[in-house]
Amino acid sequence: MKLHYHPLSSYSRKAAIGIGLRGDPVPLVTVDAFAGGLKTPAYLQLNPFGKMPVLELEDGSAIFESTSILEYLEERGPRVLLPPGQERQARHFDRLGDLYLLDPIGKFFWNKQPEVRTATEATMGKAFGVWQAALADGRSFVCGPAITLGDLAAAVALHYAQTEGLEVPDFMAAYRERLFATPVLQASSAAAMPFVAATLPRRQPA
Ligand SMILES: N[C@@H](CCC(=O)N[C@@H](CS)C(=O)NCC(=O)O)C(=O)O
Repeated sequence: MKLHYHPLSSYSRKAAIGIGLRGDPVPLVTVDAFAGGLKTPAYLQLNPFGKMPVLELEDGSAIFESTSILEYLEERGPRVLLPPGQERQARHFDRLGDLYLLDPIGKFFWNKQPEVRTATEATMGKAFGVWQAALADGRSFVCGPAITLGDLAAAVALHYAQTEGLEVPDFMAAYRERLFATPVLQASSAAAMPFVAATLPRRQPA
């Protein structure tokens, strides 16, 4: 098995962090996305949508979509990211994180136009309210004391909110600190940072 990914790609990072937390011996293979690596015939065989990440299996077949990749690994066991009894909550926050944190921050990363900022802040602000309610009982992460699937998109989004200078409420900053106390998450951020700087000329300024 191997994961086709890129260290800057938010959904790639979500999958790679999940794999790292699970401890699967899955090598990460960097796709040269900026040189058309997602649109080659060989890559499109793996994922017809030409997106990353993709988990390539030993028999040459592939699983795409970050959540599907992690669900596949969880099904094989052990159960780390979808703890028994917490699956619904973990999946719910995973979906919310993709739609209302990672997608908007991804748009803002590439485009700093004021209308994009406004839309990003509005959507993320609503999501922060949902996170606030989930964390209100003092739990560290959305399912309890351990990081689950439900925290991964939020973790990556909060890292990019920081690199892009977006303010987050104190409770989300504290949650980000708890998340990034974990070495797997720290390594993900460290791997992304050179590309954060390198992509500045490719981005649309304010
Ligand atoms: N829903 C997908 C999203 C994947 C996605 O949008 N990946 C981006 C990088 S973060 C990508 O490959 N973009 C390249 C493109 O759209 O051409 C998932 O969870 O894997």
